[in-house]
Amino acid sequence: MSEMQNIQWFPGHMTKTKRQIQASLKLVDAVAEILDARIPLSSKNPDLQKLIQNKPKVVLLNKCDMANQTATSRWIDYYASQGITAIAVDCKSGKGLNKFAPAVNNVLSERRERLKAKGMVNPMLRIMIVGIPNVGKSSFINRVAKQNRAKVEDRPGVTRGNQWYSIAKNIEMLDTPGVLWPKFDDKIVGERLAFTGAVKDQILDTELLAVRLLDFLRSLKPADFIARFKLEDIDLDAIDSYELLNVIGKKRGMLISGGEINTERAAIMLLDEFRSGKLGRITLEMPER
Ligand SMILES: Nc1nc2c(ncn2[C@@H]2O[C@H](COP(=O)(O)OP(=O)(O)O)[C@@H](O)[C@H]2O)c(=O)[nH]1
Ligand SMILES: [Mg+2]
Repeated sequence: MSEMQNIQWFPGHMTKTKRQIQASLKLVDAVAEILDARIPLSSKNPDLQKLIQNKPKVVLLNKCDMANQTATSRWIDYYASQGITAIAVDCKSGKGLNKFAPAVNNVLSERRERLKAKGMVNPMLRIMIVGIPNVGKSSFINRVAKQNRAKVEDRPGVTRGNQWYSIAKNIEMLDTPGVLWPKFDDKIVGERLAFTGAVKDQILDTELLAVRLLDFLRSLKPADFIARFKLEDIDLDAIDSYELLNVIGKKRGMLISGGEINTERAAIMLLDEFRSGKLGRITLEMPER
């Protein structure tokens, strides 16, 4: 569990965070926005574009090991159609990280050309990581740092205290990510962040959350989910999600005295198994066509 899981955003905190990010943005030429590949919409910060303005951006669809591969490809195509470079990464195994430096090079090529035209030969260009809590910023930075040369220490002209990692020839990455808030005033967004474990479930009723997750699972019908709970004989369109939670609890023998099903325990188990990827690779949000 990340310490960031406990972040509570309040107006003063958001203002402070915004100021810190604006200060860091002055030091970089591009931004890498980390999203959760399972919920690319809900894991976005609603104000990022306003903050970074015209700075080139790379989108990292992280935790792609837990997302549906076809869905991730569709997201990458969707971003490409918007003129945005997106890559799928998995900080658990390191998969996809080799595409990071080329993607950064790609989005910075115009800027490099402009500087070259001004007579600057091979200038050092810099990038920073931003994202909401728990999306994998620290995991990404640690991975990339390990795979690349040692940290570049403070340099003249760069604010004291900033550390940089060399990620390619003439490209450095700031070691401290910008932590941004999700669109937390949207109930649907909050729910999806809770499904993935990005926000604490104490703020939401566990059984209700499990039932809402089952709404998705019932319509998506992932094979691993059906096999795991032996639901082959159940017509998922004929029952509601609360009934399905009961079915799952029963299949797992989660009974309380009197033979009643312990739906609370079933809910906790379902959410745990979804979060740990045991129900299969499931994407909950698709690009609009
Ligand atoms: N399965 C999987 N888990 C990941 C991946 N990246 C990060 N995590 C996990 O997600 C949680 C939050 O990651 P962390 O790097 O602390 O997020 P941060 O708050 O954005 O810095 C941790 O438990 C990580 O192990 C990934 O690509 N795949
Ligand atoms: Mg972190």
